[in-house]
Amino acid sequence: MTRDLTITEVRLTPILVADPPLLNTQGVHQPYTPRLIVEVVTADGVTGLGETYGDTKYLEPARSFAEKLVGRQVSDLNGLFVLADEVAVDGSQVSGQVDVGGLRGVQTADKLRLSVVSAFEVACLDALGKALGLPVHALLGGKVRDAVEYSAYLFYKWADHPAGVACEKDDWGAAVDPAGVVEQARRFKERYGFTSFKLKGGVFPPEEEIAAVRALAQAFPGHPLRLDPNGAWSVATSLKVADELGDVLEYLEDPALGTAAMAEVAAGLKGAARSASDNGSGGRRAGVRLATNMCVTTFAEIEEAFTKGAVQVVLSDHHYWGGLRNTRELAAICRTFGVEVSMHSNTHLGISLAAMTHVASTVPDLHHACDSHYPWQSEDVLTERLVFENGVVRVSDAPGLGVELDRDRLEFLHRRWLDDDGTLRDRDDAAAMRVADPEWVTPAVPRW
Ligand code: GKR
Ligand code: MG
Repeated sequence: MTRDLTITEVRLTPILVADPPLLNTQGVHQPYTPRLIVEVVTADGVTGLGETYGDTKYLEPARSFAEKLVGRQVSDLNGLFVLADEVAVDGSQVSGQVDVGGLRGVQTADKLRLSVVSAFEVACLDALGKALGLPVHALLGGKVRDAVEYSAYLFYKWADHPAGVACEKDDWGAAVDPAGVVEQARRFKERYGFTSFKLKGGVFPPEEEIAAVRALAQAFPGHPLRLDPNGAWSVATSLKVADELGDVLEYLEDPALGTAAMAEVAAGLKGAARSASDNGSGGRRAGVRLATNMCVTTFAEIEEAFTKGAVQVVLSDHHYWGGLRNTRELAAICRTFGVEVSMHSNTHLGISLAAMTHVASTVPDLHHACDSHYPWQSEDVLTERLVFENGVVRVSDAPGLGVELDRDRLEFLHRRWLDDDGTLRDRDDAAAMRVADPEWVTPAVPRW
């Protein structure tokens, strides 16, 4: 039977999704965060789903991209990147700025375009898979594992959003000290079976975060642990933390900001490793590995970071790397250079988790459990949420991504976006923090 894979309609639905008061070095998460849901419809009536950032700066390029897509084939995935080059982006919104709300490195017009393309690529793959009766992983060459492991993504957290702020209540409680962090980790383990833990740092002075990681190591002996202050530390502080935690860390993520600073940290760690092998004096820091989702966020950034030995683990993210096939290309480059690969996450819903799981299932050497914010999102646009069991998500063999849109939920979350006066449509963790602390300014880097 021949199928008509022509795209006849593209629907874009910006939404606001409930988010708990999670702390990071910029401030605190807003009570609602923007996402964009993409639907690509074919002439045969097959609908493919995609998801990406929903801040205003992504919406305009997404709209013009959507218009250009009508009449093309869902199978024309390479063509998406040619189209992307034609999409205008307001350079004043992005050029050279560090993308603060989402903390994922330097924002450029090209990177923004790729973040938009990624949602359309995923939607096209979903539609193509549904039309052909094949799961997305098969379209990527086939899964090499049946389940993808995720880590518990621990955050310092207030019990509630600031008084008077409209929000959804969550049942995680507060975590502002080592005991709170350990308790949160216990719940993650109980609820989802995660066995590796990542703590979002850069919130409290490093000694407090060191104490929290030590407490985790004591409570969960032998479990892989990571700490990620999003570049909030100087090189000296990074090395000090590595000294203190080197014996328990799986890796240290973006301790310092940018390739140059990361390369200095890496050189300090290498020096310690050399002394350790020469005279046994390398201390705990010898052997600490550095991971990033901030200094290697585009293909153009790879050469400098890899040749300087700035990172040993790259955390890919199909959103800003431009989709699932680019993620596989990134993994191949990492493999060539002996750099390990895993997956970064920002606030996201089930469509993205499904996409992450499909691509992760096809990457031969996936060295570490992937990050995901999904447990923090109590709301979704799917008829059935994806499930973590024993710390893994099973890879779906159903056609496409294997998820189904719940139109009522989509409409409900879109209505929330429509009703917003504009204050929440652009994620701004510093502004959210100023509600509790009017004096708050985004801390200069390095903060410690
Ligand atoms: O959600 O606050 C957050 C995270 O800090 C996020 O914005 C980062 O992109 O998870 C991220 C990371 O690993 O850097
Ligand atoms: Mg990170």
